[in-house]
Amino acid sequence: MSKTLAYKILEDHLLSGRLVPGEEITIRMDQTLTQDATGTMVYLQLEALDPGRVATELSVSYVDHNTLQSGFMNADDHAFLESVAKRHGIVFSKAGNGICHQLHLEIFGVPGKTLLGSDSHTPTGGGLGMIAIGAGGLDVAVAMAKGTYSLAVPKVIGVHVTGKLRPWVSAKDVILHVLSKLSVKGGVGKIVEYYGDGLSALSVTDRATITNMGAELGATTSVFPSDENTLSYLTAQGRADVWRPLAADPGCVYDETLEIDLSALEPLVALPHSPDNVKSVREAGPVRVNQVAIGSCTNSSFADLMKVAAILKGRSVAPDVSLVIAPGSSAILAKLAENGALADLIRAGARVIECACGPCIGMGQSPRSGGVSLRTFNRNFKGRSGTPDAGIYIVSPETAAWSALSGVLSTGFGGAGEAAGIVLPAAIADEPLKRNEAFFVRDPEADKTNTPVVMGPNIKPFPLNVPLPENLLLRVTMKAGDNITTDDIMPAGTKVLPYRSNVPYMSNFCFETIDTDFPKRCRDVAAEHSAYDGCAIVGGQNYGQGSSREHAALAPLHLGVRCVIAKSFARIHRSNLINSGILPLTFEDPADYDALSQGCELYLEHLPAQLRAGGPVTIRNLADQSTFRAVGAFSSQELDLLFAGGKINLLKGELK
Ligand code: MIC
Ligand code: SF4
Repeated sequence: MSKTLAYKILEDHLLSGRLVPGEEITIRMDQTLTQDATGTMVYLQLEALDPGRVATELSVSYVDHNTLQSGFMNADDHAFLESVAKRHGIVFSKAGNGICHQLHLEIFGVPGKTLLGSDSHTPTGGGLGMIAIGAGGLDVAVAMAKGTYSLAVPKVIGVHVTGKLRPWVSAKDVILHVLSKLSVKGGVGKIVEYYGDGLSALSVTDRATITNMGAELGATTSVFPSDENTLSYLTAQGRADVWRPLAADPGCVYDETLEIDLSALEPLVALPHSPDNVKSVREAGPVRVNQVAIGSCTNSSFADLMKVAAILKGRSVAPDVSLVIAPGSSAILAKLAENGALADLIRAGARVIECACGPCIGMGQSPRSGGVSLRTFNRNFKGRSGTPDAGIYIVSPETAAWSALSGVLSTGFGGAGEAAGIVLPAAIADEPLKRNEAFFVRDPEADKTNTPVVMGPNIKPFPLNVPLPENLLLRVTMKAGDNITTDDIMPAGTKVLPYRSNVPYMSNFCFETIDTDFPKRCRDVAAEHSAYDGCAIVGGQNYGQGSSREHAALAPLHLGVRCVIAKSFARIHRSNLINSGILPLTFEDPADYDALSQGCELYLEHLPAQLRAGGPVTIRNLADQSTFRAVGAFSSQELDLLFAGGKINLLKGELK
């Protein structure tokens, strides 16, 4: 039978289960990646599992999020990460080397391999024909220890691509178009697979921009075939030997399809505050801009920055605009320096900052109050930039650079760019990039399991849950709406991010952007321990979308949250809750959401038996003694995790 490319790669890695949508499978994980902001938890968990050398072919630990070092905290974390990497045969990428996804694409990605990363944008690797999945830290720790990962088989959306992008329209506009069609929930439980003649004019870095932002669709991952363009990219990285051709079987049938004619696209923009709030730049009109930021794992490739340099060369950024550029990797920055493009950027007035996530995660460069910031990033959630009332607009590098010059949201599309005498470099710009070995610490052959773990005072043990009791009496301490992001649940930014290794302290900021009293309310419930078993959160649709950060489960766990009842969940957050032993339940009838309010008391009786029976769980609302039903739809592995009070409890000892 003809198969999709996604299922062919999954089949190659299948260890157990059947490739039937919704069924649980376990696959072999060839590679893992972590970044520092989720990585410290991952490696504390890995140490708890005590596996010796990693079981994967390759595991890489990157430092790219917390590079500011405004106190001892980040430097402590970096030292910890480096010491653990040595102990387990993990490649360590030092701060300053660049953004994990960009670096992984350049240096380690291999067509047809599987990759699990503790970052939601890990699907960037799909641009090279990998099945690359973002997951919670504990799943990545287990993948390193055992070389495996379990997931529910996703459906496959086939995106048929024809035509050719016109000048000033780029890969970012393709994925913004897909987001406008499918929304931030449209990819949940699905893999997005691209195919068709139109792919021949999309380079690997274009494709990586598209697969990167597949995360914003909520998709499990996105994947492109491995073809001549893949070979050209790998050759430029000095890695032609890892290339192999990969494509879907002719005539394979997709669960859903979407048609895109690249020639019909024009420059697009996602307006505040959601990546699927998409309009054309033309329709959005000439919004005045205070800041333009170019970079992030979505748009910081060499080709992207060369386009930006071509637009800025010999011109000046508008007087009231601050332009910030963060290149994706040290190799890209070095090459821009060598070929002179860096000077073009600086002379135009760009503030070139470290090769890191930086402003994307609110680590510096927050816009001014009420300001407008145009960014080539992937997320424009309210407050994520560090300025609660700023408006973040997501655009392509071309639109960003042009707007930086004009001072308003605008584009060189439709002849304006050519009239200004700007010649953009060719779409497929796979120039050789010389990797920066000086930023890597790797000694894969040596057995270093005796290397001591370096733990500074910023690193605290992670919280552990207790096994699921017979009954739960819970108080609702938060009633939230639709599309709550993990940035809402556990904000990042300069104030909070340095405490990613200190869950007790971080939990003080849980839900801070929505309601600063949430942690206190939870602590009050815990203080009344004679009455309550813990707290419950009530949520709307797509609860927990966005980042993979496990902290959005660990901080609530620390605060005593035992259950989240929502209309629907985002994939990674649901897994993180289960891994932490927190029950994620879905309203059987979404209308029951309306009857619940903050402060109400819920009683869940004979839970293990109810869950084992597999049907909906009956929940009593003690406010009026009414009952409603909520669905778990847990696999047998998930039930084991919940009964044990989380993954670490279940696995402890098993690997010794
Ligand atoms: C993000 O873009 O939100 C992050 C920061 O990269 C997160 C990971 C984290 O919270 O550390 C992600 O995308 O998973
Ligand atoms: Fe870093 Fe931003 Fe990419 Fe997250 S989305 S990995 S913060 S650059």
